[in-house]
Amino acid sequence: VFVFLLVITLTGCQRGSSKDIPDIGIDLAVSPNPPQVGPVLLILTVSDANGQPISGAQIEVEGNMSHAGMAPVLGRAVETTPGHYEAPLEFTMSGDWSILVKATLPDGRTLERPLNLPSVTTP
Ligand SMILES: [Cu+2]
Repeated sequence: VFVFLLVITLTGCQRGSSKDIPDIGIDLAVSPNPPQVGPVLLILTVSDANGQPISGAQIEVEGNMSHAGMAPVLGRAVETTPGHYEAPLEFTMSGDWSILVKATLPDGRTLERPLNLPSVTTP
């Protein structure tokens, strides 16, 4: 009976629309700031529920705009110091962007977190 319930629980998680893990802190900074069309660097700070940096995560970022007809822009982050990750990305249009952070934590859990990045300007 216990195994049966466990399977049900796991299936329920994967079917959910949100893949986020709210306990995990992800802060986004961008260089240059304010962000501009062209190549930028996203700086992500990842921490656990106690505020401790999470080292060893695998992180990809996907930039999207709210309107239809644009291809997403993709980047892969590298860890620079424990808990700090930098991902290059190239904005192709000015306006409001959303950054989808896709992370695999060192314990194997995965999460997806949308972060708003408004007001990307033309240089
Ligand atoms: Cu656009």
